[in-house]
Amino acid sequence: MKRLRLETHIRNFINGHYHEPINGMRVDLIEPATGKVYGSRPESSAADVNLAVRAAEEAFPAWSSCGINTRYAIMNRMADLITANSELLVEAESMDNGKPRSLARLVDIPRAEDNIRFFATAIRHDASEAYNMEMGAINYTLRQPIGVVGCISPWNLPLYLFTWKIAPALASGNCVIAKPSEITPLTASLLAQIAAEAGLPHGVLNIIHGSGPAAGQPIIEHPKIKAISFTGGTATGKRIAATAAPMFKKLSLELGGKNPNLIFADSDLEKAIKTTLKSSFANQGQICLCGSRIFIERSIYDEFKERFVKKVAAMTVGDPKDEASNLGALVSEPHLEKVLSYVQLAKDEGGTILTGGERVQFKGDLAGGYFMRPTVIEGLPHTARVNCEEIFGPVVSLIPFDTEEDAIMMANATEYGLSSTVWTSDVSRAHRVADQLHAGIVWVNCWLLRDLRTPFGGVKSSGVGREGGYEALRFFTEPKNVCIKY
Ligand code: TXE
Repeated sequence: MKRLRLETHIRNFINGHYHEPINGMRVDLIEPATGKVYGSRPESSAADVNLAVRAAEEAFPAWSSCGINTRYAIMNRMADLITANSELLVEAESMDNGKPRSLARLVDIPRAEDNIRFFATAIRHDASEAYNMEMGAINYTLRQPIGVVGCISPWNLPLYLFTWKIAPALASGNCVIAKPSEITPLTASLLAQIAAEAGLPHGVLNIIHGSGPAAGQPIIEHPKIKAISFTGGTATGKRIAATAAPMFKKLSLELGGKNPNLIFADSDLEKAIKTTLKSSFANQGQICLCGSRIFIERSIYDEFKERFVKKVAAMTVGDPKDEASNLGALVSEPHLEKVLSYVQLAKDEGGTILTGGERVQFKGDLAGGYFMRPTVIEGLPHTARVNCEEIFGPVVSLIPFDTEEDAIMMANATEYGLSSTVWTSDVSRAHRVADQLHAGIVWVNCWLLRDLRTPFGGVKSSGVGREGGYEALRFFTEPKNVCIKY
């Protein structure tokens, strides 16, 4: 099985070949753990997107008609290549994003392989419906690939979310113009090598590197790109929708979150605390599904606070290469500054910092890294800005509640509605609370337990549409009803 080459002079992948950006513009890439330049990427433009769309259009007829077993075989080879090169991908992801290698090894890279494997097999089980009519007619539904589609992904789970979009698009017979985040392009560039080695025909997958306005916006605006699958910030989602809606493009928007974590007195507190450490600080809190608002029933508030804060204070912030590190570096200097500004805002709003809240300055190699302590805040009302706005870092807020109704009201009181977590041993309460939460996903007595068949996405400002399972295959196909009289 072919060994990938770690290229840090990243290039676009168009029509099966590597290309410098037509405008020749390149931007340095920074390693979050050291603050040092490790390579460079294209700052592509509409000219590169146009080249890619032409390649995708030429490849579409053959790819869309090659049949599910051919697509299954090629995508399985891609998944095999991810597995065969998993340690290289782990190291690349950790270096590019700042996350601990242990996390990339446990979550990011296995999930990227699973995304591709899952949709490679899903198309072999996919069926559509037929409707028989009494006057001697029958209807059947064709679900046909759209054509050329755009997949745009963020920096927090780079290869995981990149493949989460690309896999269903390819499996359902589309050709893809994919743009990873400009902040974390490294594993996306390795996916290009994987696609080429797996025998994905030229032009089926095209990877364009560049910032949102320079390279992303031309993808949204291109008239031949008929559907956009996007994950990123809510503000960006609004801009994308404003461009795409008048062009009648299909849109899947997975946006921000400010997820509540409801802990009732009747919960298994040991388990709740253990999982809440992960749901609060995994990936340095840079997961749209992290539970950053922790609502605790008042009767157990002090016990929870004392035990939770003690464990948070003992977490290790350190070198992403070090297996002992619970938290690595945040993804960039601007993002670290943004997160630290919310800690200052918490103080300005009258909150108390129970632990953390400060940047961690290492000596030696990591001296320039973007590290901070995991932070716990208390004493702010649920209406405070810190408790309503997405921070997207290792910062959580503790808020007591008296009644189930209060907890649900406060949980639902933000503009977001992505995921929620509920800790209780009362099964009726679990169903009752889950039913009333404004969220696309509710975890009860667990967090981030993911079955790829389930609908994934949020409501309100957390987005539009769902990914996962048949939801994703439906998004990347157009249903056509054929009615035949006999
Ligand atoms: O997202 P952006 P970023 C949230 C989180 C974070 C904020 C910004 O609050 O602080 O979003 O993060 C591309 N047309 N989440 O900077 O800016 C951009 O190049 C087309 C939650 O990552 O939205 C990148 O590839 N594309 C989220 C992608 O959009 C454009 C995970 C995301 O960038 C574009 C990450 C444009 N006009 C951040 N502008 C989640 N829900 O998981 C930007 N892009």
